[in-house]
Amino acid sequence: MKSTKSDQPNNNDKKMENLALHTEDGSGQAMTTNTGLLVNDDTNSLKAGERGPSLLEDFYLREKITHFDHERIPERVVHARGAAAHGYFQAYDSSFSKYTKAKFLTDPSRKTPVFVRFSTVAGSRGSSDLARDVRGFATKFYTDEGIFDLVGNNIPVFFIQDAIKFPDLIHAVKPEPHNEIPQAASAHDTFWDFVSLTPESTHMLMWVMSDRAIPRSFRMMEGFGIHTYRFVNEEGKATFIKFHYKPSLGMHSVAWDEALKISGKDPDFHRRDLHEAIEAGAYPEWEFGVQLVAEEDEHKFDFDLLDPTKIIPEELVPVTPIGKLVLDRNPDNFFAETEQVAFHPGHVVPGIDFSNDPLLQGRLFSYTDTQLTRLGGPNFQEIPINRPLNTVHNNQRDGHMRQQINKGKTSYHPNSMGGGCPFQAMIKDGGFSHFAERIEGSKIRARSKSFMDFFSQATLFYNSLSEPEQTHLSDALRFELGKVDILEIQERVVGLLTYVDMTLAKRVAEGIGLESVPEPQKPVNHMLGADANPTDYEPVIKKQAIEKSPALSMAGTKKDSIKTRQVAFLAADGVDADSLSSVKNALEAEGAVVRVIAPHGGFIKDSAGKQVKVDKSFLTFASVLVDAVYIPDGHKSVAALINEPDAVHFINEAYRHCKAIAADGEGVELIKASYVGVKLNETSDASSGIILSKDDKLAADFINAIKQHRFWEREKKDKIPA
Ligand code: HDE
Repeated sequence: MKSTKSDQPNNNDKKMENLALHTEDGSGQAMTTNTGLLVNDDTNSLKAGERGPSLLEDFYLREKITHFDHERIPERVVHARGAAAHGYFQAYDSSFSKYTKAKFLTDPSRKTPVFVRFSTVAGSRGSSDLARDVRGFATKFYTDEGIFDLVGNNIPVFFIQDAIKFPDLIHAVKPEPHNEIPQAASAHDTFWDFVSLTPESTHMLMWVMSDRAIPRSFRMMEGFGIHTYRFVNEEGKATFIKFHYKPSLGMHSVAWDEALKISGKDPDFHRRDLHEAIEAGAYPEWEFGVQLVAEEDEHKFDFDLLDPTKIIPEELVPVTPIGKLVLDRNPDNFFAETEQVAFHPGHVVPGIDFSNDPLLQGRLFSYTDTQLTRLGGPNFQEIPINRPLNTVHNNQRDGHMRQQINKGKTSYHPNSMGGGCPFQAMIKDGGFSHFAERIEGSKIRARSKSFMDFFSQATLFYNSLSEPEQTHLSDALRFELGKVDILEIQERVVGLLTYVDMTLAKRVAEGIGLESVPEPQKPVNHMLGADANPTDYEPVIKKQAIEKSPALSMAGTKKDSIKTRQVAFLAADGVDADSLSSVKNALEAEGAVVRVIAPHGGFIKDSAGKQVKVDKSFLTFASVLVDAVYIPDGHKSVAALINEPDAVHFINEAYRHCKAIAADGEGVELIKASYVGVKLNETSDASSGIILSKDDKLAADFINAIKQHRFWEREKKDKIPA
């Protein structure tokens, strides 16, 4: 970021030896008021006598308290809870120049700085990271031609087709207005009431009820621009595109029971995970790419490209990679950067343009409007995190918190007194011009008939999932609808599900205790307007070009790395030194993070009498915070763990959440002492994710098991109480 006047050293900044010890920020600078006056006493307010009343004259006390009183700004109305990081984007080569003139996408020598903010949608700023929710995935690209914001999500479709329904959707999903319950959860009457009457949301409901809505990490999610956008090349030729990010660590999720528990044990789980990975140098990476559709192919699909409740299956149009997004630096200050960053889908650069998606069109208005309230006025672009790399020259002036000190007399265009500056740039010199799309039509409030197929892609999504994923989805619906009190709402939702898949509808109906699967009701007429006849609407279900799309399932994702995976080593005094260090070294060599968990904090002594640092005790840690568990050998250590109910619970829970578990030597006894022991067959069967080998293969088998992420098939047969 460019330096501002306040970044420049002033006279008070010179280091004063005698004050250096008292500085707060380690910068070696003495404390000052906001006007630069050196502070002599930051501990006592000005009083009339040591025991007397405080004096109004104390300008320093008033400045400090006033600033504090105004420290909070309104939180984002949606996506309030978030975490962010800096990084860069770099194109692989120049091949995309045939589609777009955006230089940052076509010049492989440029490293474009980025700032990415991940978020949940419904919860407040202090809510849990593990809510079942869509995740925001918003990227600010600081390109040499200006800022490009790609304000996307980790799910490629949306609940509604027209921006005008967004306030309704958000009112329905946020805590209910009479009692402000529930926080960060869609499992309540108003949300399901709204979606049950809004059949266009059915496809999105499949996604938010799937494991995608409870990711293991921000670093293990896909990202999508959702709407169809356009690339425009030097010749002015446009191509429709959909943006995609694919994570290099693959896509992974947690189990729902685990998500609920993480919300209590560590509500900052995702935020911490992102921060720690970057601090450790394990930089999160995504491949950034697009699906390309020629303008002339706009109508060749069995859905409308402008409909944001539809995907283009990757099997029909593959994602072509453009380059790599890497996050390699944590913010220095959460408020200044993560909180004050302001994204806007309307921030584009030459070479990128919009489509007429009616959801995108509404967003183009909303994002500036919201910052006026949230960030206090029209100068939010001057906040360091929001400034473009290139300098800003225009005739916009004044307003709250203006930073720029404009010189000269002219603040209008055209002018002669200012030499005609700032002048307009020609297109050939990089001036932005909108794609000259030909538009014809009557002025009308209506929904295009081509948007009316609400169910076939919901079915495509459901059919593309693996069996465990389908089970999780129906369990999620049972959970959510189980929290709904009004029977008619439950029935309406199950009615919609009958259009998606009859077995799913039956499973859900049974789970929430409906006597039979209700007949689907005709979706009401809101999308047709009050004057329309509801009987005008017949559900349209078009046969899709494909029956399954493997890209929609997370089951086939990359499982080739254990980088940054957290592994708990359960140990106590007497733990076998070799058994601990050999597996630790092997896992760390592959990039995993080992945490020694013991009955108490501080240190334990291993079999060789050496002190081993304990990372966390059972009191402050839990199995839900790791990906895998290992119990090293050592008679005394294992005996102590068997006597520790939390250690036994740790194993039960890790098993229930389908994680890899390994035990060496007597470590197996702890497994036997747990509920898992009942199921255990003493031979090591690596394919089940339980590794009990006593030979050299233990570490290698364990690593392979962790790569699998989860052994979901366990869920079906083994119900473990935990
Ligand atoms: Fe947003 N959305 N949105 N949204 N959205 C906001 O802008 C809005 C939509 C998304 O990390 C707000 O600065 C409308 C779709 C993300 O700061 C607000 C509509 C998608 C973020 C707003 C939508 C998104 C926001 C709140 C319907 C996925 C967080 C604070 C037309 C493509 C960005 C703010 C961050 C934030 C409005 C629909 C993604 C109020 C009106 C679809 C990732 O302006």
